[in-house]
Amino acid sequence: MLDETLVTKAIATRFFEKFLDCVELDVAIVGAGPSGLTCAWKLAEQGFKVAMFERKLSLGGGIWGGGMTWNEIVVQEASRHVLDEAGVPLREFAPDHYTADAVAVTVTLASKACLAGARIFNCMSVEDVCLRGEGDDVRVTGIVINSSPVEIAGLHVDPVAMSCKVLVEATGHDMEVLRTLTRKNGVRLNTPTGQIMGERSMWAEVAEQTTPLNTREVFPGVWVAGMAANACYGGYRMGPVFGGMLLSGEKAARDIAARLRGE
Ligand code: 48H
Ligand code: FE2
Repeated sequence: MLDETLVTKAIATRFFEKFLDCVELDVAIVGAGPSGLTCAWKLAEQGFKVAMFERKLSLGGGIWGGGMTWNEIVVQEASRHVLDEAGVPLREFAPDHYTADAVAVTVTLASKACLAGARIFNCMSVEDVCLRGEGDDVRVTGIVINSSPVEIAGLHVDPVAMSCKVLVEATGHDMEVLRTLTRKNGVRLNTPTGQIMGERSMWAEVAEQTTPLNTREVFPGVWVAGMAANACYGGYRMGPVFGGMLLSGEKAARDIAARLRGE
């Protein structure tokens, strides 16, 4: 006999078990686009305690629509190993231009991250960070989260916090976490100008090369990945070429794992 009150208890109990398990994290990833999903997958499979926070109900960010809603994406040779390892079929279109079905990429990366053990909190927005220290010793030590419907409705409901050793800013073009961090605290970033440099226009070849290079610790305790990395360091955009996003997530995971292991 199905009992509705047991359903309520089951859902609330399981959700809060999961939630409480994440109050102290190794890595908090903000944004479940291609870079965030790849980073979550690669860190979780190494056993780190990782949670990913996504404002929307659905994971995937900008992958779903490919280019202009034509739901195919392009990757180059340098990044195809990520999709090969995930099991997404690729088709060669021209030398160094492979295509993949955008929906297959989205659901497969999401599945990889989940099954590797990353906790996923969809419908949750990161609205601020926790800071500790002063001057040169200042660092980010946590995230401040709220329910997306609260945010969307504009309700005055205060958020709650979780601690993390590392925060990954993977919110895409808008760099929401970095903007909040710099606007509210006037801190300098690890960029040539000390500020957010802003995204440049389209030059896919250069953009694909620079995205992984721009994936770095931009502020103590904060890695920037994906389009946010590119935009933060003044990189070009690349349109529906997603290889750099995958490589960025992979590089962030590699660097963060090394840092957390004290290497
Ligand atoms: C929780 C948030 C918050 C917040 C935003 O944009 P994304 O797909 O991110 P990337 O960087 O992994 O991929 C970029 C790619 O999709 C793209 O746009 C490319 C390649 N463009 C090239 C071009 O020329 O335009 O995903 C970011 C995710 C989204 O799902 C947001 O909903 C989410 O982050 N998000 N989640 N709290 N404050 N802000
Ligand atoms: Fe984009």
